[in-house]
Amino acid sequence: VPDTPKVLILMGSVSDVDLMRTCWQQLAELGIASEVRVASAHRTPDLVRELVTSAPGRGLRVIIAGAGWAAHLAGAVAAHTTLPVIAVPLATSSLQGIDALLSSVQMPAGVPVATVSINGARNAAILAAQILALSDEALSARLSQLRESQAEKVSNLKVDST
Ligand code: RP5
Repeated sequence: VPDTPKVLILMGSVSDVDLMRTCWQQLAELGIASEVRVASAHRTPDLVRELVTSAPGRGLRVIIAGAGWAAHLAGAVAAHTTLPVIAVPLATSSLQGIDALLSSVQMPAGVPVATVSINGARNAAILAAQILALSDEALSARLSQLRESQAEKVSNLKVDST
């Protein structure tokens, strides 16, 4: 029986898939199942609301929203839920993601969105895992291992300075 997805990953367009792939890949490496859907704040607002309002009943605990241009997806998601929402601003427009970054990060007080870096899909996954790890000791241990393996990669790095 596959694990129930704990993280809902939304993207504004199928054209966002390549930039978001590391998100579900990183979650899978940490042993977290995710549900990946395309839903747009502007083009399919009713679908966004439906996916988000039904999320807790389906066992989902954290929502990640990746979008480019005037990226309202994460804010629109956050409007419908008290689950933690993480935004990934995507560099898909001529403004290279600065537009999406500001649209995502500048939420007015009362409806927070945690925003990672432009194209920061992997960090969104790790942050979601850290939230889930608050009530999952085994996951917390896997996150510590991830940090250790990252540190080893840095300290074992050989620089050819000749
Ligand atoms: C945003 O604008 C999406 O997140 C995507 O980055 C872009 C639209 O992409 P297309 O569907 O026009 O390729 O809504």
